[in-house]
Amino acid sequence: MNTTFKKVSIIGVPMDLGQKRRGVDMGPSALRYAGLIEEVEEIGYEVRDYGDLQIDRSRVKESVPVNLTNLHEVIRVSEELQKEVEKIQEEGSFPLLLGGDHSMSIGSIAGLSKRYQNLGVIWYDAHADLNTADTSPSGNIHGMPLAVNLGIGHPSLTKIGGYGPKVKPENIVIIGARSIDEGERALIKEKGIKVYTMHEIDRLGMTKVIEETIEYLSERADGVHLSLDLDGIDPTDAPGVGTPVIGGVSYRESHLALEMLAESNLITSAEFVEVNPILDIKNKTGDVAVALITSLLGKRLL
Ligand code: 4U7
Ligand code: MN
Ligand code: MN
Ligand code: MN
Repeated sequence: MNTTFKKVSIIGVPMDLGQKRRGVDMGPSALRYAGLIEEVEEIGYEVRDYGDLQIDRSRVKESVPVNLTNLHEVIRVSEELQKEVEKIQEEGSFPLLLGGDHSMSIGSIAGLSKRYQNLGVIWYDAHADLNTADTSPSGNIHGMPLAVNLGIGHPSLTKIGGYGPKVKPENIVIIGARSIDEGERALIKEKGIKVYTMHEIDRLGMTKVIEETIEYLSERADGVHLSLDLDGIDPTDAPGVGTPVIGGVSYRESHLALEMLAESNLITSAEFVEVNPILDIKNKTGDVAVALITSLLGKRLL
């Protein structure tokens, strides 16, 4: 992360309406239970934990446009998260957001990109999250946030915060992708989005992938948000996720990636999403997430 930050401010987003499996709403608790606050304080930061946003599950029966499950509550939470993120930035704190499903990135990035006109985004994920209601095989909004942030999708989502697009296609780097839908593939090609699939990670190694990512984003971005979906990591190391995909990045490689990002001084905010404790084994995924967060925040062995 950027070493000018002395404070870290945390918000939990127990959002599970962007997909259909239960349990991902407990992600923020799992990370706190794994010792997140204490570990971040140990590195030397002043930590402010603002607790969790409220999710209103009574709204799941409201009718929505086709293939946009729970749209209205996703919009409401996005708007709230956007405002919270803006407040954290005004405090001069590093925003650290805990998910919750990945639909929360609509709100987090809506807040962040108001401050950074050239926000860079690292999307560490097994998926590209570039679907729209027209291309989504599931209708789940957690598969759409990156498209929404590019200004592509339902206007009620792309216009959150009263503006859009939030991110330029050339400011995005996707790392770890291995499950890409037809419409997503077309969008990647059309927009020229930089993607390191598992194939490139295997060929180049994580060191080269992160070196290139740092060089690429430092040339164009005025701030960089890390959006880390725990399903980017292989399910043997991170089993507690709703949409696991075999053949992912190992814990060690991810650890290295985040240490290198810490050294780069580039990262200005981060979110760790899709932790599902119900599907986990003894909070292993929560522990992995906390270890990765502390690497990103500069924890070193010696
Ligand atoms: B996650 C999927 F079809 N692409 O859109 C979809 F494979 O935030 C999965 O990355 C999306 O976990 C996964 O439903 C969203 C599917
Ligand atoms: Mn994913
Ligand atoms: Mn995702
Ligand atoms: Mn997932």
